[in-house]
Amino acid sequence: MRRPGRRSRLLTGSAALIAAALTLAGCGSDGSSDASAKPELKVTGAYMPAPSMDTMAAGFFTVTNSGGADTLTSVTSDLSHDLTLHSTKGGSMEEEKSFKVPAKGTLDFASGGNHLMFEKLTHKPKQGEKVSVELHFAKSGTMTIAMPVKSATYTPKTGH
Ligand SMILES: [Cu+2]
Repeated sequence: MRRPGRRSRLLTGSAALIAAALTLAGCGSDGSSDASAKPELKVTGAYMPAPSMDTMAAGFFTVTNSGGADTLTSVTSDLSHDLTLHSTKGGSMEEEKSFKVPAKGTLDFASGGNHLMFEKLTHKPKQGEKVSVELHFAKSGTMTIAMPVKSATYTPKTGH
């Protein structure tokens, strides 16, 4: 065999680059996992535990994203003129300006974690009612969801 020349080393190098590029593309099932890919959002599992007071309520849901990254920038609803995004850190909650929806990932709002915080309620929602909530995303625009009001102690089934 001939000694490996400069040319073959270069080829080896570019083959490695191509392999790396293929690996990156492989992250997305359709190869569209780059930052500019369109987000494909789906909201599931939305609910509001029936509030015990008429001053405050919480809301939960899951955003599943099968496309590129997006950001939940704000939330509005006729139920509240003071609706904010909260996270829970070390048992205490903090207001957040926005939440990232990762590419090919999920953003979870769940009891004990992230939640919507409805204050200054326009009325006290009752079990069985549906609260209309508009989720505003940086790229996907506005998605309106009907958030069903469940019992005060409702916990969603997980792991489906
Ligand atoms: Cu809160």
